[in-house]
Amino acid sequence: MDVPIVDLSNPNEDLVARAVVKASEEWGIFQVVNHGIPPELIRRLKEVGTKFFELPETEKEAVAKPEDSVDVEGYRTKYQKDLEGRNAWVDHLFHRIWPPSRVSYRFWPKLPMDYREVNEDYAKHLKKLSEKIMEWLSEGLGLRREALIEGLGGETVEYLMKINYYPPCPDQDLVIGAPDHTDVNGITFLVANEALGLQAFKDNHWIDVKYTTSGIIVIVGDQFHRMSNGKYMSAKHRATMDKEKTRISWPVFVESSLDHEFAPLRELITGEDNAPKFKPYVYKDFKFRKLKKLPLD
Ligand SMILES: O=C(O)CCC(=O)C(=O)O
Repeated sequence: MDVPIVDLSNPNEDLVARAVVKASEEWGIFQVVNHGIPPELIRRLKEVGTKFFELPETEKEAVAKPEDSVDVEGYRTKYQKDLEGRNAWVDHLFHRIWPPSRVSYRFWPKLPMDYREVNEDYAKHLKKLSEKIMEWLSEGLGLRREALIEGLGGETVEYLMKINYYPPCPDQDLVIGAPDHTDVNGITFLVANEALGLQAFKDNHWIDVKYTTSGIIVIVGDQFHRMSNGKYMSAKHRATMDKEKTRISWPVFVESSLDHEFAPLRELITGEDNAPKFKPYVYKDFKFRKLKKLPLD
């Protein structure tokens, strides 16, 4: 049993769209290949991010998350415990890459010099890919192709880049990179370096996600699970650390702006058989309740 792979270069768009919909219904996680984002751009994205994390700590502190900030943007080291009491630690950097009005360059590394150019280019390409996939997912619900994008906030939808830096760890029983979770946002697009570690939970098993150098992992998050009234799965996943290699991953979270209210899409709620399964939420309240593990429905 492997995480589905969808080849987007197949000229039969209907077939591609159906494969994306099926993977989102059954898994909530899949890999796309030949997706139109140039492999060279993905290679450079990984190169500039890796170079940033290899800089001395003082350089990285230049984009540190301010102590008093209530937002996620900036560089920091995070320690936490997972449910089995394992330590989880990861250095990470968050910064928005879209829309331009929400980009704070103060959290974008100044070094390496081409960091900004590469990330801006990636944002433009990724937005196109993301919108295509959201359109297919809307049609998979029997709706207009704009339905999910609009429900997520249309022009105000944000793209949040995160870089996770997991140092090598010899003892997997003691330390985990990212504890199991589902993503809180609409949909996530993830690339990583050659050290594998991402695992998806399916039918009571943890399954290694085997991605290729220029493949992109797509993860359906809680917002799309709820907006699709439960039709699309929000994939439970986690990241383990490699015994010898440093693992780095670059998820981009596509999400509503904090004040946007989202709910099961109104066009889906037709008649008694299709009652909404989830409450509407202003995104910031939803995020807060999920983070604090408070009941949601
Ligand atoms: O590193 C990975 O592959 C997964 C990261 C992740 O799930 C997260 O940052 O939320």
